[in-house]
Amino acid sequence: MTDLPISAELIAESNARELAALEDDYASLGRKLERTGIDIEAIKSRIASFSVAVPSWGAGRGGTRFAKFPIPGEPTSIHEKLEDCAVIQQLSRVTPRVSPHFPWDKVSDYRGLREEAASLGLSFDAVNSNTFQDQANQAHSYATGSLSSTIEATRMQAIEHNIECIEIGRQLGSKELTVWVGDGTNFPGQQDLARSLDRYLEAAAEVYTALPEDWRMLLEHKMFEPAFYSTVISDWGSSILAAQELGPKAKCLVDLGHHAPNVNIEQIVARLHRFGKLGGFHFNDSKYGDDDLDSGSINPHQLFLVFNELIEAELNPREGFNPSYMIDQSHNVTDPIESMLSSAEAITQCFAKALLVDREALHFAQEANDTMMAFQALRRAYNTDVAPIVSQARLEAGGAVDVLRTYRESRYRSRKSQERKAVGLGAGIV
Ligand code: LRH
Ligand code: MN
Repeated sequence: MTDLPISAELIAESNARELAALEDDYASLGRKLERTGIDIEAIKSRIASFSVAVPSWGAGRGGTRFAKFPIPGEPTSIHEKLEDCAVIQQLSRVTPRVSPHFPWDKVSDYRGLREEAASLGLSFDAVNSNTFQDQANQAHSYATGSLSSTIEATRMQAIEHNIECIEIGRQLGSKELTVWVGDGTNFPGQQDLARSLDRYLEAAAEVYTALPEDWRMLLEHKMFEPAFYSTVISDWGSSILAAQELGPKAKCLVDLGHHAPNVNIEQIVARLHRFGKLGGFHFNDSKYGDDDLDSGSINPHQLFLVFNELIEAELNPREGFNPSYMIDQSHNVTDPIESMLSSAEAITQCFAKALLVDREALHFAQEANDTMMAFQALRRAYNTDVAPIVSQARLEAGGAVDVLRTYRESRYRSRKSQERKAVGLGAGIV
């Protein structure tokens, strides 16, 4: 491995100031959990094997249609994005994989990129195709749709792009293709709602056929945006029916921000699992629309309830149960590295809290219709401060006890602002 972006000495020095407090907090939590029959070491080892992928597109500042406000030292290429993702992994020790997006991360040598990532302690997770933007010199525009376009040449172009992403992913060592299409309409009558889905299914089947034997295709549903009247794959129902139609390698990806406010997402997780179609997640948070805010920053209880369903799913596994955990956020007002460190912590903490649920007490109360005790079984776990376990697991894996303080002490961003070229003003996601 090449020299990683932050020196091990700096991390060790920073940790040294935290050790006594962590030791005390960990021991006290260990005693508390022991009283309820939980072995803190067992929880810690589960956390030590937990991980979540970071999005390459999250390493740079994101924006909205109104504006994007770059920060000095933000990455301008996949190479610089990998360096920043290596910082997140160095400090958090739970983000060893990067999910790339094409053509945003296009390079000429993908085997070289794979080695470059490996030298930074990283590998590649699901590859994401992009048929929601037109590229320069693109033959056919996606303005009226991509995989569901009425124009055969446009559908073919979208199919070929997805197949190209699979080929790139094979060189990067990835095993999954995430397909999100923004296809939809802004006016009633603009498209036939049934025929547009049929065109999507026919085109997606072409992509499905190109999947290597050990690959999966993750269908990502989204209620609206960029289309504001109808979206071809708008909800988990359309997604699971499409995945069932396509075949066993097609699964459903749940982006937490792609639902109407107050939708019970944890129940969608339970349903997709019940039918063996739960493929993965794009973790983020939102208050109104697809806000792509930091995971757990608005509704951490919902994130906990999602992980509670995932633990139940583990206890009742279905064919091919192996959900991919990925972050998908847009960092418009923070340092993207700090947001992904904070989000990785929030996600890991919700997983840890879900592990603490006394499943026996919960199931007993559920069967007995003892509503309050069933609720309290979840609430007790949710109210437990699991930070000492997550920090201890991170420390033992060579990470930072206090990831944000150590990151700031590294002065990594100001170093990069000296080295990297400035990013121009603009708008939009990347
Ligand atoms: C669509 C989406 C999708 C990505 C994009 C960056 O809203 O969630 O997962 O391709 O964001
Ligand atoms: Mn997403």
